[in-house]
Amino acid sequence: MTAARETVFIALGSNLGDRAAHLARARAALAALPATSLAAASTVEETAPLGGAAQPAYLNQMVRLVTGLTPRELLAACQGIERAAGRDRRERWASRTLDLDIVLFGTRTISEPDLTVPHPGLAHRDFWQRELAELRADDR
Ligand code: A4P
Ligand code: MG
Repeated sequence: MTAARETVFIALGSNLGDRAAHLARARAALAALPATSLAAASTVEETAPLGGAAQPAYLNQMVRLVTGLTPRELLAACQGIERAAGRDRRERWASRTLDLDIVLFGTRTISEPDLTVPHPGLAHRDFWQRELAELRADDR
């Protein structure tokens, strides 16, 4: 059986090391996933750490993928790409070389212990909303 391809939005964030290079490698790695293509990428924005944390500024970007992977397969793939970027998962919200968040997966709503879609941060993050609007405007 062939899974239907769905449109997915992934948020990329980096605030350690060569931030632009981490985002570029992540875009390439997402584009290379099986049954997946990278349809569009938003502008890269520099953003202050959320919640006023004493951390370096982030580079954030969102991409639109079309994928035949399941949400769980995509989550595992994103975590593999984070590990390849040297992500050290110590504490929540710590500075990171690369963070990949699944923001939207088609029209699905997922509430599992390790996967919440739409991502709960979407309502509160101006930069995600700007990036999402940019990608949607570009959807043709
Ligand atoms: N998880 C659940 N739902 C999802 C989803 N939709 N996409 C689980 C991805 N992962 C999801 O993530 C913790 C767990 O979330 C994972 O094991 C996964 O199963 P994590 O990446 O290990 O930890 P984290 O990123 O520190 O925590 P969290 O809650 O994902 O935080 P966020 O929302 O990623 O926020 N400031 C600026 N300016 N820009 C940023 O991008 N990001 C964060 C982290 C903090 N401050 C920021 C930014
Ligand atoms: Mg995260």
